Amino acid sequence: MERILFIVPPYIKFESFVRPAFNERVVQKRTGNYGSVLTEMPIGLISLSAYLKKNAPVEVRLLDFNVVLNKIESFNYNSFAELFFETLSAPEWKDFAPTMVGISALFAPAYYNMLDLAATARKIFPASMLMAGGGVPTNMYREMFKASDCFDAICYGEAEKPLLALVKAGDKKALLRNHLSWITREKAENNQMFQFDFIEDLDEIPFYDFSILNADDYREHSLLGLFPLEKERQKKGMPIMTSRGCPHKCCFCASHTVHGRVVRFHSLKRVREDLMRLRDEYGAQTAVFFDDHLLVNRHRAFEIVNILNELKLTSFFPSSLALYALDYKMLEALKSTGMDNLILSVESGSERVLREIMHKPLNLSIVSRVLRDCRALGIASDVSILIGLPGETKQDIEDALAFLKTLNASWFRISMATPLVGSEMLDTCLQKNFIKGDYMSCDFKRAVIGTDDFTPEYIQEKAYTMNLELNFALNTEFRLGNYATALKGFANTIQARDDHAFAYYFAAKCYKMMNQADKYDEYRSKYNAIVSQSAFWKKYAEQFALAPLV
Ligand code: B12
Repeated sequence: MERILFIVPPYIKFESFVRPAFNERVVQKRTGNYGSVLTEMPIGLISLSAYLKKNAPVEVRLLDFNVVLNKIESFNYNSFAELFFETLSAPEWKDFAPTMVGISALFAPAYYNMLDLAATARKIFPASMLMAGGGVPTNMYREMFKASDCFDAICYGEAEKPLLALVKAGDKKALLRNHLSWITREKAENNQMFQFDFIEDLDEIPFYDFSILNADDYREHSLLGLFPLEKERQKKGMPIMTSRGCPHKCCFCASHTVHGRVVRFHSLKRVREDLMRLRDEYGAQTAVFFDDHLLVNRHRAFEIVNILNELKLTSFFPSSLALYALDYKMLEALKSTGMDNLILSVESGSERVLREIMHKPLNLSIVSRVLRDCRALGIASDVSILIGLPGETKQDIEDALAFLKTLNASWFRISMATPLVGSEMLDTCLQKNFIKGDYMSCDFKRAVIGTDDFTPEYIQEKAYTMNLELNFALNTEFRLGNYATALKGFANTIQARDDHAFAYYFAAKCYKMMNQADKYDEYRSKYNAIVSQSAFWKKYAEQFALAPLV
């Protein structure tokens, strides 16, 4: 019987973990402040485990270093490699003696961590077969084989079928040689082409194998924590993915390189059964949908809402929902599940950038309409924006900003365009020599694209000042006199960075408007203390001409 150890590397670079940048969330440990590591359950691995166990006698274990990093109370390592070695040398893993080790990497910042992990696993488990899979290996196998001689095989795209074939194969080397979804060094060097081996009917995959993880390990630092949602609800979220694939061709996205562009589904019957199990066996109150495009089939989406209502589950959509499909009726239906906070991937406030550069099926009149409808229905809106794409000009960014100021969004998340491996945007940047940093492990926090129109430094700074302007200086809830709601956003910021002068300043102003003199004094003092000590915040206070709080 095969014993498989799945490992998830840290989704943060060592540098960013030990020395978080000014715009990063931090967590406190006994040994100091560290970059915050998001933990979401690795759906790919619990899906693989469920599928393998259904079809072959296997034992599966999971080691997720994002969980390990969050649990560690003191961090006394000079590199992640040291942490990997110490962890994997523990009896828990040595005694398990995996016959197969599989590293999963979905996010670019994990690239070098994955290489270090492979070297460690090779040392500790010299006889086991070492594999990697996920979006990063699918797109970077050439670089990986150049940088490391540890990998026996890399999976191209989804792995349920390829991995089962490998587990079952008597002659594994022959299987790797002949299977079109398995990449080996020899095949890569011969420039062989690889193919997806998808499951068409997703119902063939059983209910995810949550038994290989501890759901509580994922709750405290889950994505839900990034939003000002009720604490109780954050604890009770469980993930579900009812479809795979997305037909759209947005230039910045790489999802199609793993899941393809044809959408495949679970039946509604299965969706209902899974939701019921998440509720009854795992205490879920919120179904967290990770589909790339849940609304691709409108009728099915309404049916899912009916199921949620029948099971008394609310919902959350971290991957956003396509705005063009969010008409009033759909928003109303979603709201009926108790869903009151929507992430909206608007991506740009410039019509030209949306159409000519991003190839995103969206226009600004839809954006304005969805935002108006959300407000009318009492749904908080969290608008994601990207700036700094190849071909975008400084004028486009100003046009976008002017448009964004017309939206009554609850919050804006301004990100720097990151050339993800597998995205069209990376190809454009490479062709035009626009990459000014290490794209292989870019961490979404530092700009790496520089063009004839802008430098990465310009984009980095612009993203930050747009954030200060839209979320603080012009905060929608404050402008509309919804001071208690505005305060939730500022409190959420302070939770992520307790030295955020703007959050204290505007929170103080809210308290003043709410006639809470003590709180006003408290927040005003904090603001004054930060600005008097920090050149960083003093600069921004001057730039935004923040009047002294009296
Ligand atoms: C869910 C999700 C998240 C979750 C977290 C997921 C997690 N477990 O940590 C949340 C919402 C928090 C998130 C956040 C972000 N995400 Co995201 N996310 C996704 C999403 C929508 C689904 C991933 C998933 O679960 N897929 C379903 C499972 C079944 O597929 P899978 O994980 O790929 O696994 C299959 C195969 O890859 C393979 N496989 C996987 N592991 C292994 C291991 C072995 C050994 C083998 C053999 C095979 C194998 O087999 C699996 C089963 O078929 C993908 C898009 C997509 N559809 O893939 C983007 C995606 C991964 N995210 C992306 C990005 C950019 C982000 C953000 C930066 C967005 C932002 N601006 O904030 C952040 C960064 C978070 C971070 N950790 O730093 C990019 C990453 C690209 C990249 N190269 O880095 C993607 C690809 C989307 C895109 N735009 O292109 N994300």
